[in-house]
Amino acid sequence: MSVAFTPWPAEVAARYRAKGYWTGDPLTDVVERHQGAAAEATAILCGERRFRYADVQRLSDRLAAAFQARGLLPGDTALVQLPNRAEFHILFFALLKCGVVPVNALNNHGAFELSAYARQIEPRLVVLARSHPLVAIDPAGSLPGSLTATLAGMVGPDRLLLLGDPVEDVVGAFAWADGQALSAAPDARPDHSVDASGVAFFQLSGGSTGTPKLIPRTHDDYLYSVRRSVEVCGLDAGCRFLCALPAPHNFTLSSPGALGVFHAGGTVVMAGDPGPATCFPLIARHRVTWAALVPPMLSVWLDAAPGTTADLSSLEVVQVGGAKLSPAVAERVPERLGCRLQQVFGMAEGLVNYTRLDDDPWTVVNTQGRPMSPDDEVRILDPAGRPVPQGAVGELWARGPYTFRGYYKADQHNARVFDAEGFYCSGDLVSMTADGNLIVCGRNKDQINRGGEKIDAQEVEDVLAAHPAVGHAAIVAMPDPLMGERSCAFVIAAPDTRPSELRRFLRGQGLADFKLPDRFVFVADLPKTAVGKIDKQTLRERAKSVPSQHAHTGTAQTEATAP
Ligand code: AMP
Ligand code: DBH
Repeated sequence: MSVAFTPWPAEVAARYRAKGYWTGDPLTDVVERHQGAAAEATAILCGERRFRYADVQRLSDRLAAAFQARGLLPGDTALVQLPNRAEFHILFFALLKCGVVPVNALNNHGAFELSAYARQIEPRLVVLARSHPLVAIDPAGSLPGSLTATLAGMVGPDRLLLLGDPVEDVVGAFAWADGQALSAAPDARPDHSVDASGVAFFQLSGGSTGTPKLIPRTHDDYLYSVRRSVEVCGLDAGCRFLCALPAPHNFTLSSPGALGVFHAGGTVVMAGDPGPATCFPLIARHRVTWAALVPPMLSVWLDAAPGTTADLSSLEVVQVGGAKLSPAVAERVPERLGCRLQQVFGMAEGLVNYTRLDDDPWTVVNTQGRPMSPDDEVRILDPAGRPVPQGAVGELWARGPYTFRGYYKADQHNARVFDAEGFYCSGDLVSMTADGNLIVCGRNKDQINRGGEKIDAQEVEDVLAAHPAVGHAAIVAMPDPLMGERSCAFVIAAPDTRPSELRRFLRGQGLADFKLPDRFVFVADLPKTAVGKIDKQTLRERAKSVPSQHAHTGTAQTEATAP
């Protein structure tokens, strides 16, 4: 059994193989390739625990064997939500080794998001951390109502794996919800060979259609994206990478991310959160050389750096991506952090652009870089589908050896976002400089990019519309000095409806906290376009004059109740 996905045309796949991009190796090759003395090197530092490459190998083998002993089969799917701990990577490798295909949810996703993923993949295994608010409800580890309902009939307690407190022997930290320990002999190994042309795991899309979309990534294509990232970024075994953004995120995992660092034989330092209070001491203690951040967190680091007593001198490169970085902030990196900046413009769907470390300062500060692979094909098109003149703004379409060919089980949507030649429409508005670097200028998708966290407007609108007092809701981005964008909901609601009540309702539906609108504006009517759709462009203009400061406090003075 294998997971269905839209393959690349056979002749294209043959070309990628002939060029050596797709090697037929499994994604776990990033750790398996380190044999002998290299296996003694430190792969992961997590709190006080140190894992050598040999440990990551052995522990993921044991976990994989335990999954097989439970009857999990290649092509089964798994829903995983783990915090930034070594267990995330070790479990990921274990699943890959036995051919179980996971969705790695972000740690700040709620029951709403987990349920939406579960409905799509119908998991045969669920892995959660006991420390997560979703789980920390009763000692038996039963789940909150909404998730239980979704999972009923899919997984029982014998397929619900819970991660407990950190222990040296990672396998011992996991236990089945039915009370059984994981049965795994110390030298147990999985018995399975991986088809590298098949799906390794599902990556998450930011989404803009109301339903979170899953992106099947094959071993071949993802491993190539990791290897090529390592080359472009010049990583070697001396790299000590701070894994501070959510570990499952495509940026943190693969650009070059933890997988790239493993491939290079370096060390991944796990950080529970990306704030300076957590990260600066880790940088000093472990002589961290690389870090990956989203723009708002970079601003926080730049503000905190002058006052810190932590020694940040080991930092060589800070990568920034996920949302547009303003040149004014970019310029301050060398002076404040004493290191170089690399901009990264990527997407879980594939295409990743980097500024190169030897680029001139203007390019590094003002552009989002250029595609990493010589076989990335990029088109910048006007609304009629014609290439724009050099330097003009258009919509970014991409195709290549690690850009996917279709969302999972989403034929209708795929028909809209892929053209007949297999180019994917990213929905980003970009221009290209004369020397081929991209500048992100805007977006043509119904999404809010809240400091790198993507919010699908329609998804939140749909949940909001289920509140009995809400007639209609339209959510748009509002500019914000720190976050780049925050979300503003224009709502037609019954008199006296309070923002606090709507937030409480959204939370009650299990929606992730970062998706709760930062501002509510109650209106009698919503502007419409000529064809009768809600005119979001007009709302975006209006949102510019809505004060965003302290928006999240939702106090009565700054945020009125519905008239
Ligand atoms: P996702 O589909 O959730 O992986 O999000 C990818 C999207 O994030 C891209 O299509 C862009 O809209 C946005 N993005 C990622 N990196 C950058 C960047 N460096 N600058 C501007 N936007 C970015
Ligand atoms: O935002 C993203 O999705 C992203 C940003 C930087 C990404 O997927 C990546 C690098 O690979």
